Amino acid sequence: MAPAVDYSLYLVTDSTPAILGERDLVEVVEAALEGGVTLVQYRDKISDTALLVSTARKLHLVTRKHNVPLLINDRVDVALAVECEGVHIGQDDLDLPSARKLLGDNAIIGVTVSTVEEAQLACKGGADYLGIGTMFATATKTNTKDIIGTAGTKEILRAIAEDGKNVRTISIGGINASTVQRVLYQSSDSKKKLDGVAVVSAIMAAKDPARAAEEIMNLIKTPPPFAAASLANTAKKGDPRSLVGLVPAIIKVVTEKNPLSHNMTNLVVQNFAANVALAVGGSPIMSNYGEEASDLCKLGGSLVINMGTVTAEGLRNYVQALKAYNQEGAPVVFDPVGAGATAVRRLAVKTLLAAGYFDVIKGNEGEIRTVFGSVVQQKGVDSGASTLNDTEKAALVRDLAARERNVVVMTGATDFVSDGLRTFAVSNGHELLGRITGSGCVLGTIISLTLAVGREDKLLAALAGLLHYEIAAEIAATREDVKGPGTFVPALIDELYNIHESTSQGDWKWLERAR
Ligand code: 3NM
Ligand code: MG
Repeated sequence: MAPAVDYSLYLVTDSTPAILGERDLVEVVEAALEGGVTLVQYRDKISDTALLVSTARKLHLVTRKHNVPLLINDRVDVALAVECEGVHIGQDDLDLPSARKLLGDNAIIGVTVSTVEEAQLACKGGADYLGIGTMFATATKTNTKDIIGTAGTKEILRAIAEDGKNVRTISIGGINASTVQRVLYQSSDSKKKLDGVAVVSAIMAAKDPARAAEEIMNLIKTPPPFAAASLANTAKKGDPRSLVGLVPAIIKVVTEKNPLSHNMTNLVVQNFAANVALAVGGSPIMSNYGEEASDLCKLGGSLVINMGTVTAEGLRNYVQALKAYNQEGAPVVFDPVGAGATAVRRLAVKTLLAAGYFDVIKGNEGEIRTVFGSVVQQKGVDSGASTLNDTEKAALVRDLAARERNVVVMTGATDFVSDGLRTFAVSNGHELLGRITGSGCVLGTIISLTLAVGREDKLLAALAGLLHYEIAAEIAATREDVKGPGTFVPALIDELYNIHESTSQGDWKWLERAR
């Protein structure tokens, strides 16, 4: 039996000038230990064996002082020579059974895995832990096999939940203070969670490795801002009716708080979206300049990223803004407009999903299918049927929400909304919404406002925005003065306004139309 090990913050060393610079490896590791790393791997792909052994000995002295295990990357012989606690082996290194035979049952042996098959094999072979990666593209190791992200990591965790019950798991690749909370939150499956993260450059290359380690450790111990609320709601599966009953309260708070809706949106709908935000009691700002987000994210509102007219520069701006809102703990809505239409857009979806957390993803069937399939190759509902039936749509929305641990809204004749646990179908709305431009986009703006005031239950916030919008559309479309798409637009804005006004005065008869 290997000794109990704390995997929460695993330091992997790097002796290359790009990361270590002129500093002394042992001193940097000692600082990181003072900052709270719980496990150290000596990883050195260049030094000769004699130097490896002497450096490992020095490292072992400092890790022992901190009561932290020392593992050696790849080199079982070095681990044996210095009598440290174990090794980490990659897929191209010595095989697991041989390493175990050489090191014995008490050694800690970890294995790098990128696929379900590799993970299952390592579990069967008796690995103590799996280093699952690569999480994000990283300059530290460019010859990695696969960038698997949080979705791929979760797939592995799910697959080994049964036969890998006792194996510990960590994630590696591009993990730093700005990504660590999301990595832990989005990767973990309900049946199997990550035990920790492995970090190279964010600690080894830091000016102050002790502080860097301490900061990451504090983030590991704290749930991310977008999680605290939704965690409280995971238990209550709720029936739709009781949730609809809470909708007026959300709409009233939008009126009272007049929250900011920061739209990074396409050229076509800027004016329409701003008018709609005003009509429902919000305060719109249309700003596509990422640099402004660091100020705007502090104003208590939320961000909409609508990639309807994406450009290379636009994408960089979205990423900058997304990171700013995530860091501030303010909500973000993603509208992946035309997600599957071009290679550029498919890449934009991938880039954005890797760059940060979205509280809500809203799109039509094609867009949601693209978002679902963009990260890992999917089986099942996304197998290529030209359109999905309602059962398949509900399952897709639920699976995407569960994978991203957020809320997904799929619009269509029937809309589907899910947080991965609770999935609702809404059949309000009107055919005229399909005859005007930006009708989907402005829904994203409305949801950003309900989300800004109702993030404790993102599903409720999304539902409130959706019902407000689609019932207003129904009322507008059936007005006598509406003759077609042209007259529909101003009537829609009026009815959005009327619902917001009457609800704030305690009259929510309109909600009886909810279906
Ligand atoms: N192994 P940083 S990624 C050593 O995917 C290593 O197996 C990886 O460095 C894998 O924390 C990686 O600086 C480097 O991104 C991680
Ligand atoms: Mg290796």
